[in-house]
Amino acid sequence: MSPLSITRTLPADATAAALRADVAQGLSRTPKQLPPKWFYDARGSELFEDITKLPDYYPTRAEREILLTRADHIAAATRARTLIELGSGSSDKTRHLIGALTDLHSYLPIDVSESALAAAGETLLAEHPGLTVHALVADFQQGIDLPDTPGPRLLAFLGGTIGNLLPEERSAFLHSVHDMLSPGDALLLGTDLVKDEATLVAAYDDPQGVTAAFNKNVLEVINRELGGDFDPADFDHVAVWNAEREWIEMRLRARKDLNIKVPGVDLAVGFAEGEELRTEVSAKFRQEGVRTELAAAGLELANWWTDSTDRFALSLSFR
Ligand code: AVJ
Repeated sequence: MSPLSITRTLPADATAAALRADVAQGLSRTPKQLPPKWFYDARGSELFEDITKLPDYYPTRAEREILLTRADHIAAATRARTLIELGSGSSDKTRHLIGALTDLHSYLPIDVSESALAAAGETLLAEHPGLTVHALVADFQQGIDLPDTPGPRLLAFLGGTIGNLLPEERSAFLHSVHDMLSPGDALLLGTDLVKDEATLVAAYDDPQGVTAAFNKNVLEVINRELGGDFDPADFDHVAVWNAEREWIEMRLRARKDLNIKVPGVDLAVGFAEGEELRTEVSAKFRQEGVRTELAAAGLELANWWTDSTDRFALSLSFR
């Protein structure tokens, strides 16, 4: 096998069917909602990369700081020969880890965005010519068939993306992680932490408007894939802190009464002025909550590291 392969584990029409189902159901219910995974077409992935460079969006920098300072510890504790990364995107932070994992044989980046995977795979191979890279275009919520590569395995789920899952989805996800691992394998998990509301809201509502454009991109995806007639300018970007659930919600709020057609799912849907469509939940965590959720899935927390400002945590747990 060539050192870089890209495999679609889902047929392309499964992704299209999932989008249709999510749009048909999510726009028909009250309140309206869509899962955040549909942000990430090529344009959305690019906008997310821009978000990570915004002054107010601290999670990426905080997590990179932790990875840089702890990579050697992670390498020594796991001795991983296979690194699996879910939601790998540009694999940018992962390269610190790859550099530290001296026995690494295979890197398995997994993402819904094929464009991000291809670019990241090429760059990593140029830097680590001995590495085998099996990129998988897959939805980690659907369950993934992994290629047979040597253990021990380290599964990395960075960026705080676990916060984009709802509590029931999170539990199902952690159980499926447990099932993907063997005893002695490890999970490296990035979680954004509960903090003051102003810092959190600023991270999801930047004055440059990049997050607003990212949020509205889901409407462009629906227009392109399903023939929708959304005008993104008819919506305002909204980011609110839900103190009870301890999560940020991104929403799109209709600026006036609207009648939207989405022919790809045979849908006509009305928005009243001010009506909101929830497009993302981004949960924030505390150490005890993470420990408890991991333990419920059969994973034992071994290390908990935070950045120098205590905004973000990286945890290492073992099956
Ligand atoms: C994909 C989890 C890293 O929830 O912070 C960034 C996505 N949404 N700005 C997050 C996101 C709005 C992001 N993660």
